[in-house]
Amino acid sequence: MQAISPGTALSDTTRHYLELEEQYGAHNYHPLPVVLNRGMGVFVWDVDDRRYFDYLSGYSAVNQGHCHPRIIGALLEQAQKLTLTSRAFHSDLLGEYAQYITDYFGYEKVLPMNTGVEAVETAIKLCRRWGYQVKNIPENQAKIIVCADNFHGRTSTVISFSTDPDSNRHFGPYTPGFIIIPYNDAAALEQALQDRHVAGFLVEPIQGEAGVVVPDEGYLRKAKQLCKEAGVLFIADEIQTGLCRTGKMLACDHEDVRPDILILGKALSGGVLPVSAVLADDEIMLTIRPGEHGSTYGGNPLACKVAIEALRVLKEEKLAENAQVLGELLRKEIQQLNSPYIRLIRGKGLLNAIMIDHPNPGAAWELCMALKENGLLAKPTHGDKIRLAPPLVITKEEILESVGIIRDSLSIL
Ligand code: IF1
Repeated sequence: MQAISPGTALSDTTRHYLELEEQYGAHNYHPLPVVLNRGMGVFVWDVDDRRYFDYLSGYSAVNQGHCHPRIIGALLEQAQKLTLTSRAFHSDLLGEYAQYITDYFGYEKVLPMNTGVEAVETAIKLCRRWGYQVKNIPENQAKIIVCADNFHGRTSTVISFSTDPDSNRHFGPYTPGFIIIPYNDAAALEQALQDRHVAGFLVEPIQGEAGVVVPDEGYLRKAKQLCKEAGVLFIADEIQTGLCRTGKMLACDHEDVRPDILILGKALSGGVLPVSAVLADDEIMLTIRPGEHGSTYGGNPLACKVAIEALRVLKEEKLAENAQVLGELLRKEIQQLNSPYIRLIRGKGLLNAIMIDHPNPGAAWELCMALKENGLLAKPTHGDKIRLAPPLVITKEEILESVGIIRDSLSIL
């Protein structure tokens, strides 16, 4: 079986579940050979009851920690009352949630969706609609500027402007209307904004999939200013960087930038349900009218209840502050390991990645296998990068214990 490295000792129970997935599930992932069945806070347990630090956090969906008692409490309470009305009828929670989240982030309106990529699609449609109705771009001529090495999800439109061949090869034909410029390059943005048919600039405040690429200080502020001058919407995909992950409520807050369209997902439910949202003011949001966009599950009462609680937990448990302080500690401690195999640690708050420098191209995978053996789960990307992004409820002692595991595991290289 491809997923299992030779020489790895796996229990019969683990093997059983790996084989089931291999045989009956599509082969669109390459996971570490660990089978989990329980989680609480920063920890997950496998089917043999071994405990691990979760340094992936569901790709930043479980910022509040696994099975947060208050979020699960909200889920259970609402699940026994009402879960779905569809948007054909009202529920007593959609209005309450809309008021709560718009007040929380300071926007006039919210449009609720489910997965992250649906919210990205929604933002694209809103941006184009605004381009035609407010900016008066000729029909079907609207363009959106995006950055090389972006990751915004996997629908056919969103992969149309990906520069990663794994994402878009043999999935064409592609949706037109996107201009790709280099990331972290304000001059390239200024140049691209000369085109009067540009309606928006869609950007990740930190590029996640690209390997936690933090742009130069001032880039986002400059980009927002250039967009404003050009009459173009600044659209921030904060699906991964938002909700306290980088040490502020939003990564854009580090530069006091207010996006014209804000896209949220992942931790908006604390890892409980797919809940995403698009926030904007009336001038933009009201360009979409009844029947022109929507989703069966978007804004369902269960999602509304869970999202309100997930947002409350972020503030009341001061998770932005914790991510800021412990992120600095994590980077400092990793640097002090002085490992010849760690070329670099970079990131903001608790969104970090190490780059492995080793003659063996499989070294990052092997290190992750060793980390797993020693009780910490992390996943390599692009061969040589490993993201380190634990739930934000992690403590100082747990960070130090994790760094000990990383130090011990590096010895296998
Ligand atoms: C997978 C990465 C993380 C995202 C941003 C939109 C979406 C994502 C900035 C779409 C999703 C994911 C999905 C996950 C891997 C993952 C990821 F490595 F690919 F880049 F988190 F780091 N915008 N990110 O990061 O959200 O529709 O998935 O809810 O397995 O594809 P979604």
